[in-house]
Amino acid sequence: MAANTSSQSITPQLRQWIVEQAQAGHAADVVLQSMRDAGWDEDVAIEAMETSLRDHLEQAAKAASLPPAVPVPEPDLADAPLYLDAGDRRVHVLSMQREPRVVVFGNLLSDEECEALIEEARPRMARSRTVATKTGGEEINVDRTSDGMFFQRAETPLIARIEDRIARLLRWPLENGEGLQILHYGPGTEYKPHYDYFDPGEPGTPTILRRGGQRVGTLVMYLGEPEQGGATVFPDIQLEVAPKRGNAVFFSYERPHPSTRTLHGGAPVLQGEKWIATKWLREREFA
Ligand code: PD2
Ligand code: ZN
Repeated sequence: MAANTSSQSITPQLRQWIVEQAQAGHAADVVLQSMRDAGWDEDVAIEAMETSLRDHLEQAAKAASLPPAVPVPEPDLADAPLYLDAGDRRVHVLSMQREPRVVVFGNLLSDEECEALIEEARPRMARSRTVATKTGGEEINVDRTSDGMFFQRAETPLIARIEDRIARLLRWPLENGEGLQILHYGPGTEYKPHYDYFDPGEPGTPTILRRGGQRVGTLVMYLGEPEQGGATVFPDIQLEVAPKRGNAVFFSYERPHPSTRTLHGGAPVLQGEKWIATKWLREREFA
């Protein structure tokens, strides 16, 4: 960091050296004295310290800043209702919390609807794929050992009816929903904890977002209950939701960031079989 007395210009190397001194815990007056000892003019040294540290702090704050929050789906829980009118069905509110927003519903689906969804999906089940944010395509994921398939939106009258119900319940446009996904877990299979939003830092994410924008909410509906295990778990808030047939868990995330504390997974099924239908909701029309 010896001063070039002819020009005394503030080089990137000098700026980096100043930041490193501050990071190492050296006081400003000590750093200034070392610069003077090395031949730096005092005014230039002070200016170099001020600008280098200010710019460094600004960059660090930017790097740590959160992506902006966007509107999310949300059931109308303003008056602490026990039941919600979802159009063709009276849905039960079994539990709710605000931060993060997690709501457990009962009676969202009838036993007959659960059975029919399983039977419509069964012939098309294959090892689950997840969206590959590295490429924007799809991939087999070792973190998800279930079998799965996607329905088209409104693919059958039953699915159209359930999608209408969900749109009413969560007050979110039908068109913003992805097609219903059916997942089947046998004993020993699980879905390791993950976030449902697409990681903004991954190279394939911009391609994925062109269709409908980010995911902003998830509704996991339980179609078939195992005898043991298979809860939907939220490790950050130490919540476990029992996979009871006809019930569902809903959660939303207003920014694609772990600060939403919406990390969640499907705990291993210990005995029996678990079937779910997942509805992921996007910011905009998913066409
Ligand atoms: O099966 C589940 O409980 C589960 C857990 C985590 C489902 C999903 N994620 C999902 O479909 O996103
Ligand atoms: Zn998930």
